[in-house]
Amino acid sequence: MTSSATHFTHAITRAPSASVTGGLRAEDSGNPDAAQFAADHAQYIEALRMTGAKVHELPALEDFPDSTFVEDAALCLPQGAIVMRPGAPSRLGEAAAMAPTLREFYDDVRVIGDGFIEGGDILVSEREILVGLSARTDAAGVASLRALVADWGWTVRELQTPPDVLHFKTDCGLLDAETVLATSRLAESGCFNGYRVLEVAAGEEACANCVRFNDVVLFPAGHPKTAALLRREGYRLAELPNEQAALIDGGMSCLSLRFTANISRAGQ
Ligand code: CIR
Repeated sequence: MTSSATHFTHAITRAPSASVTGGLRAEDSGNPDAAQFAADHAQYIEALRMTGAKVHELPALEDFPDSTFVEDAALCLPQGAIVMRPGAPSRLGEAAAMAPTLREFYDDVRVIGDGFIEGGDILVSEREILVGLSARTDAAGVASLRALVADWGWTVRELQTPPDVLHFKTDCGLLDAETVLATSRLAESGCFNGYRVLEVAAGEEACANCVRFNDVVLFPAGHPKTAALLRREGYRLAELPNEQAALIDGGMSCLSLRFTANISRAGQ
């Protein structure tokens, strides 16, 4: 079944910069390889196109090593877009850089004014917006988002990203209007009560961050038990390499903004 939370016409991506090798990370397991990162990114874009998405590709921003993770800079909703306020100081400027592109697609673009909030901490379902407080997202940022989306009819539910986890969506992804894939540590918090929850296999926590785009789930390769579970449940997967992005704590959702463009601008 199609849903406004999983079915879109467009995606925005940004090419990884050569400086991506210096991307932020919680633990250092070595720098990503810029050329391999770019090859993986191209494969990701191709997978988006295979779902039917029109992909708007932005050029690399060398001054912002993490700027290929466009999800953190904005939130795209059916009614309009919100420019985020990233809590990582080195990423704050990415949001302003994204704003002109959002204005190409949306008449109504609003800007977070207070606090900090990154798109990776936000899960949008059909009925609500869930936001996890984290080292990057604070209560003032959530309050600012709540005020900005209230007249669009959205309820914002404030939750807690698990300790030592970068973003709320590091640990979950929406599979369809009613179903969330989550790590057990997040599922056990009860934050998805009212949804159907599928838990990732033990040891495969890194695949919770997946993206449903139209009829396909973009899924990081190398998580066979969870992949088999999702296939048994009837989901179609595009398994994509994620080793390079994982070195700097990135995953499937971070690499795109997903939305349905206003019909009159849909040619863009
Ligand atoms: C960061 O630490 O900000 C980047 N290295 C990774 C951002 C991943 N973004 C996301 O999960 N939405």
